Amino acid sequence: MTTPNARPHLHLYGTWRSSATWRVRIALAQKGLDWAYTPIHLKNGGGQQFTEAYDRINPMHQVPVLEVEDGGETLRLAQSLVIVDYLDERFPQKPMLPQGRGARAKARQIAEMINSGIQPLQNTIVQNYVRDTLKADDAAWVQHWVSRGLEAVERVLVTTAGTYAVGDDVTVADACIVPELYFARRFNIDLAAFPTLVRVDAACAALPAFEKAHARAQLDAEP
Ligand SMILES: N[C@@H](CCC(=O)N[C@@H](CS)C(=O)NCC(=O)O)C(=O)O
Repeated sequence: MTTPNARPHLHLYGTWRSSATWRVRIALAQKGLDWAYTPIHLKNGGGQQFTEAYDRINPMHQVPVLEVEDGGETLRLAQSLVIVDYLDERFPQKPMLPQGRGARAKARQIAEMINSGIQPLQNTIVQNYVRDTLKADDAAWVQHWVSRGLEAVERVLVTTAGTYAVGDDVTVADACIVPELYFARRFNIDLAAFPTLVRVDAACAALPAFEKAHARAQLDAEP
């Protein structure tokens, strides 16, 4: 029986190299939380995100989803930044937002530049549409939009970064940057023009929580 004081049970639906799932893993790992994990393969069998069973979990057909069993109630959440916000409220240790209203707004701004300004254009479903329906070059599409977005993020980071993206503590901005740079490297995007992003990414890579959250450390990681 669940009691109100029992430790909440966290269950993540995601994909090893999904950037949005990875953001949530970073927040979970930073906070020292453990989670159960159900991998959702975005390509096998036409994509497990489109199955009937997963449609009931997330009608947007996207990962991540976090289920939280807490105090006898189950909460099911989609949208990585909403999940990170929830985790910050429920588990305030190692906050993912900095002290200070201005710094908090900048961390959110950087997160949203990636979450709404870059990632939707690189999504699997978009790449498939560009390649299969528009008969266009999906890799060129991704390279164009991701480079353009990172250029803007770099210019903002020059004004906000300390050791990490906003000051000297890890924030939600870092949780968005690290998976995005992994994606950019995978698509052979030249990062030479983004030295601040590369430096922040390297600082995060040195932290154990980021190692635990890394795509390669997940049970569904492929070689
Ligand atoms: N804004 C959403 C984006 C979620 C999203 O786009 N997830 C991708 C993986 S990173 C996905 O599930 N894509 C499925 C598809 O493209 O079919 C979030 O932050 O959770």
